[in-house]
Amino acid sequence: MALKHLSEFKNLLGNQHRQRLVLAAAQDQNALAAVMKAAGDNLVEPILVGDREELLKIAQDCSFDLSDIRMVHEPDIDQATEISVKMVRSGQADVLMKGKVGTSTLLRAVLNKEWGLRSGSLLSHIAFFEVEAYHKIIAVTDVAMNIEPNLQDKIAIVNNSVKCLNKLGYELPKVAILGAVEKVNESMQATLDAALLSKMNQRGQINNCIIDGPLAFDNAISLESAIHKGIKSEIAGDTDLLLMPDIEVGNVLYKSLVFFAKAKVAAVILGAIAPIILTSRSDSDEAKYDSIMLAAAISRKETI
Ligand code: COD
Repeated sequence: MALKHLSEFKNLLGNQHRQRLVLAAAQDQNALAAVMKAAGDNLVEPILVGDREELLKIAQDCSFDLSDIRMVHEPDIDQATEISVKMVRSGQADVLMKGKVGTSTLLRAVLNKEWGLRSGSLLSHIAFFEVEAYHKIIAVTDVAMNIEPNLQDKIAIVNNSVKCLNKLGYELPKVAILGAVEKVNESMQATLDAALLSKMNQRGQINNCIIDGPLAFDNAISLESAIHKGIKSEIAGDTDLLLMPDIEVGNVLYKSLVFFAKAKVAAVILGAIAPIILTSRSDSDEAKYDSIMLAAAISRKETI
């Protein structure tokens, strides 16, 4: 099973209880708009932690009805972030979302050793793209959290992502480990890591997915390109997940897909005790809403 549209995340929610979503430093108009839409659709139960005066002003300007919404007044952004993280940790909320707080500040709070959301595994980011040029949704990791992952990190990133895809209904997601070329080149670390990850998959050390690599981007997403280059691969042209060599490559691909290819995107941080939504100011309202649906769809009481 593979998803074709990001809007399908919503269908996966079924009849499950509304997930409780805490918006950290909630006085962010765009994030709040997405949360209020999800609440209006009866899909999440929001908790807004932030500056009450600013929240009420935004609500008035945008005609949001906050009368039934739980609010915790905390004007200080760092404090509001800490309170929000602690709410997830103590089980009062199921999903954490970034409001008017910087990405690094939120991630550092999440990684706090005393009251953060660590689960013991590496945290990683996964983004799902719906792009006209591809026949189904394609997931990309890690474009926003792990800067220069080593082999051990990449194993954890693949495992986090596969677990997420399995929860979304993918039984055996096809995972391409990207490099600049599809042959192992001892001067290119990404190709060495890719070959090892593929072998680990064949030997049953990384499970519930089919891994191939190294693959260059074109061979991963186009069967024609793979055939042209004489590459035999079970996944060429039908990849579900792309593992990036590092954050720079990943981030540039993310922005290229969104700005040049007009892709729709939804994203979440995995590996913590709850999903974390990290959308940025430049993300569309739709991207924020779809990210909320994604987080709610994979949110269960166990580690994400
Ligand atoms: N998962 C679990 N633990 C982690 C992770 C992770 N991905 N990263 C760091 N840790 C732990 C470390 O083991 C250590 O115990 C502690 O956190 C601090 O580690 P540092 O010193 O390496 O981390 P920081 O605090 O300097 O930075 C962590 C960030 C996540 C903030 C950093 O990796 C970062 O800035 N990432 C990129 C975020 C970003 O700017 N994205 C931009 C695109 S939107």
